[in-house]
Amino acid sequence: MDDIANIVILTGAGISAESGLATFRGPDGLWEGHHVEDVCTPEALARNPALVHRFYDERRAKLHEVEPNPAHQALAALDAQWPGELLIVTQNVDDLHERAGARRLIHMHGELRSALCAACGRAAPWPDPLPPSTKCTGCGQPSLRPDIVFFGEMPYEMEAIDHALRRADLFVSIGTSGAVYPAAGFVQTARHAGARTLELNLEPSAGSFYFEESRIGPASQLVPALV
Ligand code: BJW
Repeated sequence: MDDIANIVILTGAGISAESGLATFRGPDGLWEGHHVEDVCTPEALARNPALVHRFYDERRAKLHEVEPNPAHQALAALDAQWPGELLIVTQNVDDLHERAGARRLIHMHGELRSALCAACGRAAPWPDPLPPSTKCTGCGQPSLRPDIVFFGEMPYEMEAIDHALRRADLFVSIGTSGAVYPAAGFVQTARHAGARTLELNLEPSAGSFYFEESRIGPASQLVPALV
């Protein structure tokens, strides 16, 4: 590790699985009961806002029942202590990384606890519970939606992520299936920039062969062991 100064860590649903949050594509996956096109696209929101709001309301409510696990805690400790550049990029919309204490964190797919005004673009904490009006406190329009990156929408902070990937000496991917782009392509960007690449997952992901090393097992054990 002596030659490593800059680290980028990508996390997916697998890191929160042992906290009790469902992953997307497993046998008990979140979409078992929902077709993705029914809940995770701008078209679905326009067509059936009640369904989309219910899907995210249920997941937001679930946040009250779960806690960060040893994997979130180990990354937060690394963030606090690492003297070089470090960026945790999470695809997760839960708040378990920040509740564990992580600070250098980007939520590239949005946040359950944030509301986005579709009229003025203002993001604000989700009014909990949501008042029936769904009015934006900025522009007053009844246009609040979950601040979630749906399919076909641009993930957040891509410029900052790309910058960090191009400077990385080590890229670690934790608990993601590698099924969704652009996150699935980060390993290639980091490799081209000369970073070492490591995957930690319960099973080999779709992009396993891009990584120099894969460690198979639960995140709650593999991440503290790595840190
Ligand atoms: C454990 C574990 C334990 C379990 N320990 N591990 C054709 C080809 C290529 C791309 C496209 C294409 N057609 C369309 C696209 C683009 C599209 C895309 O990728 N589609 C694919 C389906 C092919 N992407 C987009 O539209 C994105 N935007 C975009 O591309 O904009 C244009 C652009 C252009 C240029 C540059 C940049 C951008 C937006 C994607 C938005 C994704 N949104 C979702 C839902 C919203 C959030 C939410 O509701 O929560 O985000 S989809 C869903 O998948 C969610 C996740 O963040 C994301 C990734 O899932 P994740 O985290 O990997 O979970 P799982 O369940 O898949 O995997 C869990 C893993 O954990 C498994 O491997 C388990 O083994 C493991 N695991 N327990 C360790 N205890």
